[in-house]
Amino acid sequence: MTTEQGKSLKFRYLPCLLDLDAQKYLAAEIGKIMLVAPLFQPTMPSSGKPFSVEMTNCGALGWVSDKDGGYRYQAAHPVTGLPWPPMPEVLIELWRKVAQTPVMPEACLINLYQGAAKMGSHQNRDEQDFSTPVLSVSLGNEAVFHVGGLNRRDPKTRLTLKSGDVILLEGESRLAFHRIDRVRPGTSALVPGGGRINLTLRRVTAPMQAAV
Ligand code: MD3
Repeated sequence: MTTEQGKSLKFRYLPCLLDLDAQKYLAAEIGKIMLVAPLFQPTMPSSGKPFSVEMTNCGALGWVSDKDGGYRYQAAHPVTGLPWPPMPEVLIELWRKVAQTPVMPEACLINLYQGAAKMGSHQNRDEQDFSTPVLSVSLGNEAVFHVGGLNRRDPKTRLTLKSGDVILLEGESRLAFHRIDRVRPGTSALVPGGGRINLTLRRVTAPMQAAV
């Protein structure tokens, strides 16, 4: 993919990286997290309009949004006030294998898409660090994903994300506009009650720079 400036927006797409057993194990770990850190419905800054996607997090920091505070990361669940549960070891292992950086992720945002839930076009830019990649894992029903460039109006490429697919957003693609327009019901039995879960592992704070 190329922008007007001709910079390529390459991301690493690893279809079916997780086999069915790995998907089941990970889905069960996420189910346990949801018992401690229940799903919440984020709302848009200023308008207060609720997202159609329900969310929770694991890791030291979690992404939240509401009318008063806007988009941000915080160490506590917005409803329970408790710290987020730790990231499951399997996710840390996946990060080590795929991200290939000594920098560790601090947040894992868990998005649950049920029914007509979708996510509008946006960039992930609430972090202090854009140099570390973002790792995305899809579980459950398939979704139609659109990814463009660094400008909202750049043309988008369409991709169907399936259960077990992993994407690494590195370099220029780290700040690409993207959206999920629809989830295809009945395309996977992995998520209880149907639906789709997407995990994104993110570095939030600036990693330490070595003195030279
Ligand atoms: C960016 N999540 O959490 S996966 C988000 O499926 C988000 O729930 C979507 O958008 C979801 O912010 C998409 C993340 C993703 C995947 C591929 C990309 C973001 C990307 C490729 C380029 C740029």
